[in-house]
Amino acid sequence: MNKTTACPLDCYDACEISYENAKIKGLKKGHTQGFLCPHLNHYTQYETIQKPRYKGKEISLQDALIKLSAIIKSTPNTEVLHYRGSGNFGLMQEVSDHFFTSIGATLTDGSLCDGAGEAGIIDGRGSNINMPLSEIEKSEVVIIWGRNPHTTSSHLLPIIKNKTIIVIDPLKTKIAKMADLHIQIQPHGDLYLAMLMSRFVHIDNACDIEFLEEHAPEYEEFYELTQSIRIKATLDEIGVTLGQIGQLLELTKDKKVAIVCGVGIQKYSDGADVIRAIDAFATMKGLFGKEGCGVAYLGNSKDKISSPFKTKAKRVSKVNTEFSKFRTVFIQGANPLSQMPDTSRVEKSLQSVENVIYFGLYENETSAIADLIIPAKSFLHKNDIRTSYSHNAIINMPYMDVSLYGISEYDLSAYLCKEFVVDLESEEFYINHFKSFGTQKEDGSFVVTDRVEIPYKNGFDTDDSEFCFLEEFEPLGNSEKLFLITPKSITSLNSQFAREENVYLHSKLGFQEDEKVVISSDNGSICLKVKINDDVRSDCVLIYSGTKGVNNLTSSKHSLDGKNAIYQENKVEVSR
Ligand SMILES: Nc1nc2c(c(=O)[nH]1)N[C@H]1C(S)=C(S)[C@@H](COP(=O)(O)OP(=O)(O)OC[C@H]3O[C@@H](n4cnc5c(=O)[nH]c(N)nc54)[C@H](O)[C@@H]3O)O[C@H]1N2
Ligand SMILES: Nc1nc2c(c(=O)[nH]1)N[C@H]1C(S)=C(S)[C@@H](COP(=O)(O)OP(=O)(O)OC[C@H]3O[C@@H](n4cnc5c(=O)[nH]c(N)nc54)[C@H](O)[C@@H]3O)O[C@H]1N2
Ligand code: SF4
Ligand SMILES: [Mo]
Repeated sequence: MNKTTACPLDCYDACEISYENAKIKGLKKGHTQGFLCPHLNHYTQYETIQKPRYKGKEISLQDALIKLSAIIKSTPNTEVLHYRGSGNFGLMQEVSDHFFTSIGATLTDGSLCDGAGEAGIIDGRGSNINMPLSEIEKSEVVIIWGRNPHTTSSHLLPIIKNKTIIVIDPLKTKIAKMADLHIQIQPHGDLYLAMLMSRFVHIDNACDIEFLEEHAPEYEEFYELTQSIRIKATLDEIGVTLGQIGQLLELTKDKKVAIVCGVGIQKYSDGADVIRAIDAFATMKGLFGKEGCGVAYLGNSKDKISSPFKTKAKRVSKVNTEFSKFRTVFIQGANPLSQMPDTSRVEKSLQSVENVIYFGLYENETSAIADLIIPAKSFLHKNDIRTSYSHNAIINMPYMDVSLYGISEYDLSAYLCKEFVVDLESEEFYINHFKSFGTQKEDGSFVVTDRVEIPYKNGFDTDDSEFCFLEEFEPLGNSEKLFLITPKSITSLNSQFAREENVYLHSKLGFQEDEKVVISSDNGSICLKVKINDDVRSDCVLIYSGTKGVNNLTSSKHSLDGKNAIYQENKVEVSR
């Protein structure tokens, strides 16, 4: 029996694990370093769906597949939607795209996660090549910019232990409390802070002129743009002091600096510009193409890997999918009724769909309204392989153990392909296809071939190889209402596992511990129990992602660039 595999979850770390005697443990070697987070430590305790159901009645797996095939056959192909989320990050999840593409169904594009930031990175650098963990390890100073590593990327912590740490976050997170400098910025203030940082680097004569002349010759025009920001008024508004900017520049002077960004900073309409402004600061300091320097974000986990599946389909956005335009909606590895923005819109839109099919591991808001429910097999019970968006490993995920329940994505797709006479290779063929993108290192582990350790060593990937600076930006907005922030919870992975139930508020707002309050936005409202927490800014309302009902408050508008959801751009009020 196989003994090692990888955690399948949508997480920066992509941990390698061992599985023996039905016990999951973190692999000692490599970046996992023998420890796992609560999700995997308690993974086998979470109850999965075991029996398929149709219209509330339990049926056999065979009957569920027959029903599935009959539903799809009775629907015109143009009225079938395949909506796939990121509940499992294995590369074989995509095999169902192959089937649905082949029959002419519609798939999705856009992003609930990182799309705006990625667009901004591509606008500036010409590509999104991530700074891997192995390079962050070589830095001297780490700026954690809107990332919460104790919750979302804990394997970063041992790597940055003895470094100078600067945190830019509206929350006093655990890493903020340990940092040499914490700038507790107002949400959505980052673009202005980054621009002002660039301006002061220039004023201090601390720009890397040699680098700029060669790779970003338009830096003087960008400096001029930064001069359009009113310093005092802006800093007062975003809650940052001149002293803090001075300290940040002092701590980073002549040092190897890694800027480690999260996704919270870009879930705004101008999210692309936010990350691009941070990239511009890194460029002014000449942080690209050098060992131990750079900007880490959520990279493209499929960089340098081509898909063996047919995926060229008609697509609709994941952010505001109009489900009601389809007669049959097949939902895989996702919980749109909780995780998409504007829940009441999603609810209404799904209500008029004749056949909602849910293919997943757990019961949730979406399984509760589905007509046909097909349980998936967990990663321990199927063959897969995965890559990561924060490091370059490619990790085999072979079948570990028997399970009497559920079906794998491959087996379900193979059944449908046979029914609809669609060509499909063997499971082994596809796994080997993905494996062929790996190269073995001396320590026996595999990395994706041709991925670089130090991105942009030979210049940027834009047409003229030069960094493309922002030329305009959205003005700073203000409003009397409170900012809603919805970062990740330590006990859940989005809506999987133990979900949060409270709203976290600063004591200054005058509410009592455990009292029930109504939080409302232009979109809707939600009633939650208060937890007083002075780590939250007093102009913010903190509700963790995965909390039931949080997306009643969010709008399904897109970011201006990158087709991303803008969860953070929703002002709210709290009342008794
Ligand atoms: N435990 C756990 N781990 C997870 C997940 C989970 O649900 N739970 N989800 C996974 C997924 S899908 C993703 S995409 C990643 C995301 O992981 P992260 O990138 O860490 O994202 P978030 O937790 O959304 O936000 C990180 C920090 O950004 C701050 N922030 C919010 N708005 C702003 C802002 O405007 N400016 C600044 N400077 N900071 C801001 C928040 O306060 C928070 O501390 O985590 C993955 N890992
Ligand atoms: N308000 C707010 N909303 C957010 C966010 C936010 O920051 N704020 N974050 C957004 C982000 S970053 C993301 S990535 C999305 C995530 O949103 P989703 O992709 O919808 O993720 P989950 O809520 O984790 O739901 C995943 C489902 O996948 C199923 N699943 C797990 N493993 C498997 C498997 O092996 N096979 C199959 N078939 N199914 C499986 C489980 O049943 C689980 O319910 O949420 C977004 N929603
Ligand atoms: S830290 Fe991330 S990759 Fe590692 S076990 Fe937890 S969820 Fe999985
Ligand atoms: Mo995400």
